[in-house]
Amino acid sequence: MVPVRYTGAVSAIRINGKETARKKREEAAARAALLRERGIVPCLAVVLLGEDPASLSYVSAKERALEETGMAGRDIRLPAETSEEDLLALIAELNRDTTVHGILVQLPLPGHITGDRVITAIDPRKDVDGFHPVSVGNLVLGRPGFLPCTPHGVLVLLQELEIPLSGARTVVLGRSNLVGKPLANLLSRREVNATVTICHTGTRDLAAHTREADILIAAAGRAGLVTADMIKEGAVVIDVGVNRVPDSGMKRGYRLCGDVDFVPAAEKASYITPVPGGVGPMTIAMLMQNVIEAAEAQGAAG
Ligand code: L34
Repeated sequence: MVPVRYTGAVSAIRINGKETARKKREEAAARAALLRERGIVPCLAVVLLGEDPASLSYVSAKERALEETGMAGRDIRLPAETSEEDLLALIAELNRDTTVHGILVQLPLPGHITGDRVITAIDPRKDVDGFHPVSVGNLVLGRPGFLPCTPHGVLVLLQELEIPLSGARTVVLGRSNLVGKPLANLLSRREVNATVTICHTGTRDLAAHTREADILIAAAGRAGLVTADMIKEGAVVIDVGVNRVPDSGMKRGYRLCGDVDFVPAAEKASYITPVPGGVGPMTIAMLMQNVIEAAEAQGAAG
């Protein structure tokens, strides 16, 4: 038999984040059912200021997921002009409310509000976003606590695919508090054991770093930042970017794309996440898991 030799470009396996997210939401739904049997209905308060279209879409996706998972959502929509004082008063009220297990204030907040002050006002036991300094500290110290949803979603996706992480050269592109910083921390934990390089807008010769990566995670929020020449042959590419690019050919007037130039990148990578349908749905699935954990802990305590 003459062996078949493939000469064409090898195409990456497209990672189905939607599918893994569905599986994780089903696990959350089973745990929510157990809590309901004990008379506890896990409840997340979702606070949104203003009407930013992207935020509106993410918030509705979260509320749909809560319903589907058998949990309650307290949907709080406020005008963009809401004062910081009023928002802080609302958070204090939600902190005291024993029927609310998790509090999520959708970011970004309007410019007149200091996001840091608002996040810090949330009771750490209800910080299901994992953004509170207490949660961030626990993450860095390797203590139990709420993991931020997007970084956790990326890790779970890699683990589901059984991608070897221990010792893997991993480049995280982006150093935001929401994604880059916590993700780099999570991946370098002893139990995960990846070797992590953080790259950012100040990195000299970015491509020299990214071309070394077995796992390349783009979380810079810039469409088209990662081109095929920056990717090592056979690398795993995770695209965290969710960018709205104006497109008059689309009914909505824009199309969604990640930070990675998908089609050429898919010819070089071994695995790649699409946008939409990659990391985004995992963020929401991990949020459901955190709400369950908050309700379990508060149910045991109360
Ligand atoms: N407080 N603010 C707080 N917590 C968060 O965890 C977020 N984030 C980011 C913005 N602000 C936040 C989100 O929820 C980004 N984000 C998020 C969540 C879900 C999706 C994208 C971003 C998502 O489901 N994306 C879909 C496409 C959605 C669409 O059509 O617009 C996807 O398949 O990627």
